[in-house]
Amino acid sequence: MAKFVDSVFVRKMCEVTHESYLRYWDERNGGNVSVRLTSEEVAAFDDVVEVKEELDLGFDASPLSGFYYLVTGTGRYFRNVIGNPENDLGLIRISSNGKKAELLWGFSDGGKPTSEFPSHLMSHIERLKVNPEQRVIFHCHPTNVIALSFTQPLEERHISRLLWKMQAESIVVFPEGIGIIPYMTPGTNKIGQATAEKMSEFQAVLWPHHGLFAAGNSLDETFGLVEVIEKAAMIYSQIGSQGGRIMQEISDDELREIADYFGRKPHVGFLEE
Ligand code: 2HA
Ligand code: ZN
Repeated sequence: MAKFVDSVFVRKMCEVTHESYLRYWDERNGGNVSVRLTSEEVAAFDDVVEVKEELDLGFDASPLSGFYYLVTGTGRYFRNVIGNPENDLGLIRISSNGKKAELLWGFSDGGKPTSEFPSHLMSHIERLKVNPEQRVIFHCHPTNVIALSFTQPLEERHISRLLWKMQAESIVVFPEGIGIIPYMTPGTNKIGQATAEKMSEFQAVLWPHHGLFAAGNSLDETFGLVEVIEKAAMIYSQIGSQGGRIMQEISDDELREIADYFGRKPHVGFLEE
């Protein structure tokens, strides 16, 4: 039988963490990812059946009882995951009472899931209500998006419109716009709850002066969402370096037309009538 370390799930996690590191989105131990696996997917591997350890979750995750998540470890460096996935990743199952994470594979030197795991699980709960196909939560520190949180008012409509207008594709990829929470201490249940609340409405949530929380059906799609948001923010930064004067822009009518053409529904009230 196949070994889990050779699975497509581990390979994709290695790819995404490595690529994210190369883009300067995940310096040192910055960033974390979790991906839901189905029981059928897990059953294909005979080295992920035994519970090696039980870890306290610190909140009630019972809506996810019995669900499997492949997750990055706390304190681990994205730069290193590709070289030692069995150490820096873990496959866990949420216990039947929703209070514990049962470690089935990984964290070989005694690690634990990311400090943001409660935030991830709270966001997973919300995203599954919106769309049962959602599997991924991805947190990272994209440079130009973080910069925007210093120079722009922290208003969802304003930042969403700014990003939509930086590139024609933006509104197609995130028609609901970007959610924003107030600045808060990372790793806490409080930031987890605030993020999860936004996740019922948005697929990407800005943590001011820190980074992004993004959700999606697959690692590729979620990474792609961050790429498009960060690209738009990067264009804004480049406009600044070319003098900052905007001579012409994509109008609200043009944004509506792109969205219509691709069958997307822009966030109600974000475009001017
Ligand atoms: O995992 O990025 O927000 C390290 C972080 C915390
Ligand atoms: Zn972070």
